[in-house]
Order: sequence, then structure tokens, then C-alpha cells
Amino acid sequence: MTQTLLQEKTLTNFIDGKWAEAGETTPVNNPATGETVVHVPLSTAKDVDQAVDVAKKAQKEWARVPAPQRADVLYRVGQLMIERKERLSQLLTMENGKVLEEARGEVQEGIDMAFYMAGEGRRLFGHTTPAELDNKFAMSVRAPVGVVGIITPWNFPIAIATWKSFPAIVAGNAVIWKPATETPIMAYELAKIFEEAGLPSGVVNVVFGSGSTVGDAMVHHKDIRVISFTGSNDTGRSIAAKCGEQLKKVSLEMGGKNAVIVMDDADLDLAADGIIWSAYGTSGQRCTAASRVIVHQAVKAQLEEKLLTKMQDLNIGNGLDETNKVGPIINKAGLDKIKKYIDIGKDEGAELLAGGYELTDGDYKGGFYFAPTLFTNVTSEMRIAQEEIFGPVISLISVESFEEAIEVNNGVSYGLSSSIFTADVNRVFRAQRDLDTGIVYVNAGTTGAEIHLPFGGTKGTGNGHRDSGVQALDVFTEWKAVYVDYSGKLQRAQIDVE
Ligand code: UN1
Repeated sequence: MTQTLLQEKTLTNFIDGKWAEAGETTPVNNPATGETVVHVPLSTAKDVDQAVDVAKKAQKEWARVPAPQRADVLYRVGQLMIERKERLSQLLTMENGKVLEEARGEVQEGIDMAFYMAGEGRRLFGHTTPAELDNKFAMSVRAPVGVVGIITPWNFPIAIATWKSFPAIVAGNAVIWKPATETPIMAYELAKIFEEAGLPSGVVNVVFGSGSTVGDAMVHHKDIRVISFTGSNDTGRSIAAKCGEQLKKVSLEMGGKNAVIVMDDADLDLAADGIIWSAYGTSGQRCTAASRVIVHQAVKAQLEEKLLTKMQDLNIGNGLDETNKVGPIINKAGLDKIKKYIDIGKDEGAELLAGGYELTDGDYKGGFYFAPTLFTNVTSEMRIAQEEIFGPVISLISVESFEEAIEVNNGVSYGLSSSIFTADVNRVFRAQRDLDTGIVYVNAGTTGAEIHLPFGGTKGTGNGHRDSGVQALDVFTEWKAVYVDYSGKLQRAQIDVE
């Protein structure tokens, strides 16, 4: 089926508007079946050097194109994505495994981002402000940074790429993009869309390959002035350290240990639906996935029962079959990590209420499937309640009060997303103030961020920057303060002020 959607057997880098020759390659496997879908190049530092050389030249001209005209390209990109939405969604399911309905949602997220950032072409607002001296004008404007590097993950291979590349493009930068080797098809397809939409050659360059070679070469390249990375905490820390030495700007988004709080006055059916969707959707492989449920002890037994009942409706299997609700895990390493945490949870004394095993027989043969899992009687200090598992695993922790719920929520090293189910308006407002995460949901699960709001988190989730929203422009622009003195004489700030 892949071959009817994708003619290519081997993908190639997109540099200077041309499709390069592939050197060494590695297979990309469909996580639902284990079948090879396509081959992807393992590029070298030389390929990065070549891409940066062309990007530097292209950026100089791109920065002089008026922003509303830069935006016109993004409008065309959005239009092409709409036309290809179904094809892109199916290819996304084949390389990533997420079920088709979610793949369509992810492509839509990219379409939304195209039109939103295209709109920025006629804003890119700076500020005007009074100067402290007469006959003097003051303003701040956004300036492009130059050549920027983006490193994107396999779990949202097109949406996250749009969160980073579209603001970079509209702001007048050139981009070197290293997509995850697990999911290169979305990058290849988006590069084709950039080409057809008329983006000038060299403004976006896709270099496929490993983090240790291509990613590292980008991080160390002196002419790449920004690195925007989404991925694991360990890799993010190491990138930040290397960028720090070079005084290179770096924006990091690195996961979470997100919780749903269920209070004693909550609508328990709604809460159970929200938990199931945010914990088991995408097989728990979202940075925003719920992996803890913090429940008031008065409703713990009822909530457990509702979760166990609703879990029975979750068909697990190939995401191309639309009756399935939970797809596969990305690969064997991902599956092994989940299995390791099941053992850790049992050893720590958590009680396994459902799941906890991989699915290998019959239709599951060749793929990487794991049953939705529910641990209860978990305590906040256990490793399964502290560390990111990135799979369909819930740790249920019971608490005695609202205050304790907030404390448990905040008692982890991450701070991406949180949620509270309650009918009490006072608790709602206290919770949105006190939950120490970059995203807070009330009476909804922990997933479902919209593109026009900032995406990112506190503590170990990031380093203070945000993806998407107008805030993403701060990553890809420098603020420039401009003073125009039209007095015709020397006016000294702070001195010649009456
Ligand atoms: C991610 O998991 O890294 O809010 C991105 C959500 C999606 C994006 C998730 N809109 O769950």
C-alpha cells in the first residue's frame, strides 16, 4: 500500500532546492507491521556544511523579501497541505503508527499553523514608544536571526516541524532541518510542498540522518545561530551544554510527566473519558500524554471501575484500520522501555489493575504493540510516578485534599501539561494559578494544545522558550531597538533631559 502512495524507495536530502543523491541509507519500518516502508539517508557533517553554505546565501535574499510576500508562500503551503491531507495522513500512519483519525488531526495542526503564521507576515509587530528626548523617535523591530537549525521528533513528525519551520520562514530566516530518522516521509513530503509552493531554493534544507552525526554537526556549526529541538531530556541537556559554550540560542521541548487531577465533585464519566483519551491516545507517545492520575480518595474506587470498563472498548491494532483506537509503539527500543517500567512498578509495590503486557500473536505479529495499562496504589515517589515512560501506562495516586493534589502534581521534575476535573469554580481558579506547568486544562485531559497558544513547559520540560503561538517568533528573531534623532543636534540620553 505504501508504494501506491509513495513511489520512492529511497528518500534523498533536499538542499538548495535540489534532491541530492543518497549515500548510505537505513530502512524505515512501519511500526504496525514491521515492513520496510522506505530507506532514508544517513547524511554526514559534509552534507550539513553544504546545506549551511547555500542557506547563508539564500537567507540574505529571503530576508529582503517583504514579510507579506514571504507569507504568501506559507498560504500556498497551507493550501497544498489541505489538498493532500488524506494522503499525508495515511503516510503518517504508515511511518509513525498513530491511528488514522489522529494522523488527520496532526496534519490539520500543520495546516492551522501555515495559515496562522502566514497571517504573521502582515503583523510581526514591534513596538513604538516615546523617546525621552524631544525630536527623537524610538521603536523596536524583529530581525531574522539568519540560519537556524531545527531538530524534530518522530511522535509528531509534521505538526512539530510546522511549529518550528513556519515561524522561522515568515520571519526571514533560512532553515536546516533534521527530521527523526524513524519518520522521514513527512519531512520529504513537506519539502516537496515547499518546492511547489515556490519557496526560493535554499530557504529550507532537509538533511536526513542521525542525531549523533547530523544533529551534532548542526549544533557545532558556527553559522547556525539557533537550535530548536524537541526530543528526549538527555539529548536536550547535551545540546544545551554545547550551545551554551558557543553562546548559541537554543530552544528545548523535552517531555513531561503529566497528571489529571480528579476531585470528589468531578463528573467522573467525563473525567474517565478525558483520562482514556489523553493516556492511551497515540499509545501514550505524546509529550502531553497523561501518565499520572491524581484522584481524591472518596472517588478512587468509582473512577477505577469506570476506567476499567471504558478500557474494554479500546481496539488495539494497525492504525489504518479505522476501528482501532490504539496503534503500535514506535519501535523495539520504545517497547523495551515500557516493559522495563512495568517491572519497576511491580517491584515498587504498585498494583497492576489492567494491561502490563505486549501483544505479539496473530494480527500483532511483526508490529510493536502494548496493552493499555493501569497501575493503582502508586505513591508519588515511585519511579513510575516520576519518570517519563512514553507509552500507554497510567499510575493512579490517591490524595486526601485539593492542596495535596496540587503538591503531588508539582512534585516531579517536568512541567508540561496538567489537568483538573472539578465543578468548583474556586478550585478551578486556584488550580490554574498553582499548577506549575506550561499548559493547564480544566475539565479536559492533558492533550489537545491549539497552535495559536504557546506550547512548552516549566522545569525539566524546557529552557524557557515556547513552540507555536506568536511566542515562537521570539525563538527565530532578534529584537532590535531603533532610535531616530531628528533634532539636528547632539542629544545625550540620560544627560540632556530636563
Ligand atoms: C507532543 O506530544 O509533543 O497537545 C505534541 C497535543 C498536540 C501536540 C502534542 N496538539 O497533544
